[in-house]
Amino acid sequence: MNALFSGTNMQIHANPFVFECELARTALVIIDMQRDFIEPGGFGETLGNDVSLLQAIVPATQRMLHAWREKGGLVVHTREAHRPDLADCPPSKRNRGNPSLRIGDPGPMGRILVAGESGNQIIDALAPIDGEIVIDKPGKGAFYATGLQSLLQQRAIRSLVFMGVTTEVCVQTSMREANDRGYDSLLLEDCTESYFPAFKAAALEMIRAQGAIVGWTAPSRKLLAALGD
Ligand code: C5J
Repeated sequence: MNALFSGTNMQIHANPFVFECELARTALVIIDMQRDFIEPGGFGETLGNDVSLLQAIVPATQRMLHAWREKGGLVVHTREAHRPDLADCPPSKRNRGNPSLRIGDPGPMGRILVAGESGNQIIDALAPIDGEIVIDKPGKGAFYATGLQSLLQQRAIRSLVFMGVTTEVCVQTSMREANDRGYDSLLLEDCTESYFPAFKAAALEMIRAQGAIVGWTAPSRKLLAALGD
């Protein structure tokens, strides 16, 4: 048996040990599943990355999202997005990366990493629906300079389940921010990806090492089983 589901309490067989949470007190947080990272012509590709690696997690991520919605769980989507005037993009961030196609420059899907541009949207397969929270974040972490913490507090959320990209950058940063704010976090291993497979493997190890020093990891099938799917 992969997991136990009794009422709203779940025990998910995760690493390094069982992750316990209550559905009504848990949010599914989907980090930056945006065209800018996943499709050709966006920010990810401007940095020289092979975006097809990230596309591979879309089916598992979509399945998890649908199962979570079926149970009525809270869903939070994030987008790495800067204001059109780039007032929230420090030069130290803009000046790194690809010097001929920087954040805010016009690219094939509109201005790179700018809110409202078509490249900045969440991919169709995972598009938010009414009632779901969408957070635009100027940093790598989902809590920095956003209203996420107060939105979670208003809903008495205590645990977070993470999916999204990229594992060692925005996902791991967000999990570390969550950890410091007192949340228990689980990362679904087959619903997160990096442009660098070795970085993903290392990030998963770092997160769950030392008795879940940042959080837990598990394959999505363990959570699906806990949801009775
Ligand atoms: C990056 C992200 N990799 N969403 N952003 O710059 O991980």
